[in-house]
Amino acid sequence: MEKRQEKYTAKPQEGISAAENMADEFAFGNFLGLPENGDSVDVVVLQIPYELTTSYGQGTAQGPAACIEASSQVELFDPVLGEDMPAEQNIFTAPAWSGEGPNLLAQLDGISNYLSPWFIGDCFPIILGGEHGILPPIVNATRKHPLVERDLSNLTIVQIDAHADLREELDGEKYSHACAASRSLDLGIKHLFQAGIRAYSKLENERIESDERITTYFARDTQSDMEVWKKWIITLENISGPVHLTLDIDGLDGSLVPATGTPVPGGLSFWQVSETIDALFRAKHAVVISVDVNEIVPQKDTPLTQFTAAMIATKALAAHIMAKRAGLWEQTTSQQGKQRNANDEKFFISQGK
Ligand SMILES: [Mn+2]
Repeated sequence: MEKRQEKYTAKPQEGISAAENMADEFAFGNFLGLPENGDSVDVVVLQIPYELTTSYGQGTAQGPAACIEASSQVELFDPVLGEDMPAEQNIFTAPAWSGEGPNLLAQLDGISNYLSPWFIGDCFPIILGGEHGILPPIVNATRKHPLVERDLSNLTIVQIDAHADLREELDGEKYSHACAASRSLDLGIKHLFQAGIRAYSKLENERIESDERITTYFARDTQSDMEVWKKWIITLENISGPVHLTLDIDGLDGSLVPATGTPVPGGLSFWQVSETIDALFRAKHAVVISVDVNEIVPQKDTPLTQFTAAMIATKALAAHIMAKRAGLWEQTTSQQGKQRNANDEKFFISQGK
């Protein structure tokens, strides 16, 4: 693989204009190595090194930083967008969530409070995790978004995952990563669409069959019948209203993400996840307000797992830029000047009492 990082850290050469040198500036620690290029933020990359309940593998706490490091090797040119990123967007890589909190519920509130200043509608959050238990606090933070209007019954979640994450509890913990979708439904979201699903319990299966708010495309169907896959894509194109896209990288085939907490065979190809992202972002009546890529675990010896995660996050970035240019992103100009207030809300703590 060509090392973009080395290429871009070469000293400025004589005979090259200042502008060309500027374009070659490489910012360590920033997503894609992109330097900030303005005062207002168009896209914010947020890092949640959260690991509490991963039941099988370990290392999700190191995932976000590994993904950002791997992103330095991702090509800036997106063939669908047709140009190099950042494509006139100012991309800000925010400092990671501190991880502080005396107990689980306080940590979940900490995650929500870390995120919510970026959900006032003026920029697009790309959230890197961390285990999938970050989903309920992400959903809680979307309440602040002007399109959600503090009413989560406006919000649709699209989930790529090997697991349904619809358990009521795992090992006695109801905020386990295995319960992420259940807890999001508890918060009152409008609908949950899932694909890649291939590891789930009998009870989860019953819930999928009985709950009208859940639409699941199982991997055994999409991976054996192209017509079923096409239906998934059409389903995405017909979603309306604000959407959060949650991409558990174990939705991909385990061969692409061997270091993730629970890699599972028989999953989606990279191109199917890419197609999912493109279809959702071009949906005419939907606005993807945020995306997370989670269950990233750094792989030793080869960066395949974190590089796959970085490629997916970059795909989502390019798709967002396309949607914005097509006028689908309702960047609420009325929000300009609104304060990005720090929050100290105790939603999950109050739920636990
Ligand atoms: Mn999951």
